[in-house]
Amino acid sequence: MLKTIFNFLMLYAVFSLVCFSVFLLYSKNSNLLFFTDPHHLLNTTNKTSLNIEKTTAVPDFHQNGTAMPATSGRPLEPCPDIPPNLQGVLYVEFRTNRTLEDVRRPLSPLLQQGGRYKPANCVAKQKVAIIIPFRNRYEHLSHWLHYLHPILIRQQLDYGVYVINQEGDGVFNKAKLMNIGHTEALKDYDYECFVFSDIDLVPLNDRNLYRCSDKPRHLSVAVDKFNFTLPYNTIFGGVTALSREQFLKVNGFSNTFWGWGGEDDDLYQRIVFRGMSISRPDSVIARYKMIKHGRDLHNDRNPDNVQKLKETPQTIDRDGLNSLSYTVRNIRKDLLYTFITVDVQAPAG
Ligand SMILES: [Mn+2]
Repeated sequence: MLKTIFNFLMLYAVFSLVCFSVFLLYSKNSNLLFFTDPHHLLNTTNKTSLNIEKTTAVPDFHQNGTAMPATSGRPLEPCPDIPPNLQGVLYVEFRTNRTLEDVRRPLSPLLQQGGRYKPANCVAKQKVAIIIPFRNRYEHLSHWLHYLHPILIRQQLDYGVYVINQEGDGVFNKAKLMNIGHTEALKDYDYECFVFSDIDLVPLNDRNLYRCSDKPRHLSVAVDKFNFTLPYNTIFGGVTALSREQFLKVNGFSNTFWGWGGEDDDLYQRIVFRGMSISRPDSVIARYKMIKHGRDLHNDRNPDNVQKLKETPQTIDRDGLNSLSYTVRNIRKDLLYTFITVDVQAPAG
């Protein structure tokens, strides 16, 4: 009798032990607070924030696939109106030193030579050329590429990045570089939409789509430098998006704005003069962080440009894409961008 009771108790003890072990194992996996020491908590917090940083910077390889076309033979469906993998608010900082090699490494499975990408699993809504006027801002370029490529990939665009580099140290002409970017990009691919972007502007929300709409679009609505408000109502600088038709209709930018200022206001006047108006995304979404920097050499504010703004109606037909003249010095296709060095016939700085 005693032996039976003893056996029963032993069986019960073993059973309890097994139950307890299973419980321990389960609670470790599911992070039940009861068994979670502060050290463990700290670790999971770090891991989570790392994941956020990682997904902010690097697109999801599984959901986006590679830049290779689908092999199934079935025609691809159009991409959805609202891209499904957007993250909304993004964490952006410019303290980290980023070399082009740092930026290139995680993106290389996704991009094609020249800073090109198109979604693997659907047909992009638009073919978009991103045009960046450039001179001596390599540090800004790394930040811009680090943040923008993952955003543009999540936005499911069929896009290419064009950095238009003004050769020499004559007076800078940003507007002419934009016209050149438009012209050179069209030699590559039949782009339908042109996004003109300053190199120091990074969006703080990926819901701000780099696409064109039925009106010329001003994308950089709320910039931190201006306390996230519009400095004035007709501002049309920073980041803008014009369809091929819209840009042709205004004859592009004027080529004659040398030095800093005015070319963006002239473009705004061209748009209005041609009977169009502009659109903007909601300022809650269209927030930007600007990289802080000093004034560039040979790009001083040009007081003549203010006077020129009175002449837009007279100059629009003869000064622009139809009068553009320049010489391409070099075209270099990197995985992250197409870098085009041009002689814009600049006066000495
Ligand atoms: Mn700036």
